[in-house]
Amino acid sequence: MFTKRLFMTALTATVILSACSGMHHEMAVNETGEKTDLAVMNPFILPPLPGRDTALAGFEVHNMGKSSDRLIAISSPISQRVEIHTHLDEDGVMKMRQVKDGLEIKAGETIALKRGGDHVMVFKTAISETTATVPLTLTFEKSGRITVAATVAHDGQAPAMDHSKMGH
Ligand SMILES: [Cu+2]
Repeated sequence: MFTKRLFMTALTATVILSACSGMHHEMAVNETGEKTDLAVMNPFILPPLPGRDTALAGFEVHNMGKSSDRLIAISSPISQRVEIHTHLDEDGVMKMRQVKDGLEIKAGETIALKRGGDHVMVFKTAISETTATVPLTLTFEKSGRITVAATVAHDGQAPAMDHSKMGH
């Protein structure tokens, strides 16, 4: 009986995980030590291209809660100016614009900040070749501030876009 119950518990856990697209999810803890309903996954940062000083960062946020939340700001000790950007089609030309009112994450949904879509711009910065991770602090309307370690994609192989062609 005990064994069977353990098995059922394990089974339930598996089902929950696969419901979240099979990725590893760990609910993030915010700066006041509260466990949130959010998981922040695959945080990365692309160092500036040679001769430039703007980095691009991204991550996914999964909302396991029953109500929506909103990503309203991002900060990092490596820059005074970090912005959330989106792409807009203006008369057939794709342009980047800052998102000023944040990004909503509905209950049960995942948002992705990455190349070619919504993304994070880190201005006037530099990342040394020996730096493995960079702290990013994500501020959410309900969940508060969550800090993650973004992996520095020194090989440029993160889900990246070419900034030199994006007007930065
Ligand atoms: Cu941008």
